[in-house]
Amino acid sequence: MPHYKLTYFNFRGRAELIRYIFAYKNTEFEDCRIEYDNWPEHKSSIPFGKLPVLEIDGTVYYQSLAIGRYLARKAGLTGKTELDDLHIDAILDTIDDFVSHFPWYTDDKIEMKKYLDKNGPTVLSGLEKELGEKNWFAGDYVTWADFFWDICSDSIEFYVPGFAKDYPKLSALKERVQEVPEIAEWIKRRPETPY
Ligand SMILES: N[C@@H](CCC(=O)N[C@@H](CS)C(=O)NCC(=O)O)C(=O)O
Repeated sequence: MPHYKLTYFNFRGRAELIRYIFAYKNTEFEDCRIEYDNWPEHKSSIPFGKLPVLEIDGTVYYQSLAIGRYLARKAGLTGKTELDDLHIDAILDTIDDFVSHFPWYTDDKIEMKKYLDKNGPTVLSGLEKELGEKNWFAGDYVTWADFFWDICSDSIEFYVPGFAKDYPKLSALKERVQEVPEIAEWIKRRPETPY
C-alpha cells in the first residue's frame, strides 16, 4: 500500500472529496492540515502555489479533481463504462464550475445570494434532471460525482442555508451519500470545521 500524504488547509473545501474517497476504501492517509497563517511559508514549495496536493510515496501530485479521478478509479467509484465516465465527469465539471465561481472570498452574503439567484436555477434544476428517478447520478451505483455534490453543497449551505431546498432529489442524494456507512463513519470522526 503506498504512503499517502494529503496537504490542505484545516477545512473540508477542495480536499474533502479526496478524504471521502480514502474513507470509502478505508485507506490510511496522512491528513496534513496547514494553518492559513502559516501558508505563506509553504506556498513557494507547492506546485503552482495551490492546495490540495497529494504525496504518493514522496512524489507530489496536484489538482483535486485529477487526484480524485485517479483515486476514484482505484476505489471503484468511477463509471462502469467509458460513456458512464463521460457522463459522470460532465456532472463533476458542472458542479466544479458552479462552486469555482461562487464568491467565497467576498464573505458578502448579498453577493453570494445574487450569484445563487443568477446561476442556481439552471445548475440545480439541470442536476435534478440528470438525477431523474435514479438513486445516483450514474444510475444504480454510487460514484465520486455523488460525493462531490454532497461536499460542495455542504460548503455553500454554510453560507446560504437552504439554497437547494427547492430541489428534493438533490437533497435526497445528499442524504444517501451521508448514509453510505464508510462516509457516515468519516463524517463522525473527521475534524469539525465550518466548511
Ligand atoms: N483547481 C484547483 C484549485 C486549487 C485552489 O484554488 N486552492 C486554493 C484553496 S481552495 C488555494 O490553494 N488557495 C491559496 C492560494 O491561492 O494562495 C484544485 O482543485 O486543486
